[in-house]
Amino acid sequence: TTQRNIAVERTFLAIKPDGVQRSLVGEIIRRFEAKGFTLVGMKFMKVSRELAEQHYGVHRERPFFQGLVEFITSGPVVAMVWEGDGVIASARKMIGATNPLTAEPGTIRGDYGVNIGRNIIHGSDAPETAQQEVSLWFKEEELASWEPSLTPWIK
Ligand code: 3AN
Repeated sequence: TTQRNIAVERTFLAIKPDGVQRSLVGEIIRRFEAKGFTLVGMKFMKVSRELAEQHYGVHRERPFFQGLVEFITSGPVVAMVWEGDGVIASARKMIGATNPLTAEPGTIRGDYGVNIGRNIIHGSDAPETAQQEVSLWFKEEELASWEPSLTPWIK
């Protein structure tokens, strides 16, 4: 018999203004779909200063904090929640290292990123931050869990 230990999790991902401006939205969504994760929430939106400061609250004392807030509020982003087995760590791996210079080819930042302050996509780094970020960016009614089914139109 086969045994599978499945830990279904949710993570928060956001395609940053540079990812939107470089027309990488479809490519990024394609990668997570192709990997086998499930999209449960998505919105295209301008980020308010208040939301940006809350989202990046842990970096408040870092020298690049103001720059981060300016950047994430500078243009529209694609905020998303993805669900799946081990999706939090797996998405981080698919995103790649913070610095595009050290991000491996094959990762999103490794393939498309050039600059550490313009690194295309955000992904929650741990279960607690994933939970915090999902509830900061989305209302419960904006999320939809669903199962693929054998529907007549794809048979
Ligand atoms: P990650 O996004 O890989 O989790 P964090 O959480 O360390 O990285 O940093 C949050 C964001 O802050 C990064 N996505 C990046 O845009 C920015 N950042 C991090 N380190 C620097 C830095 N040394 N200079 C400029 N921006 C930085």
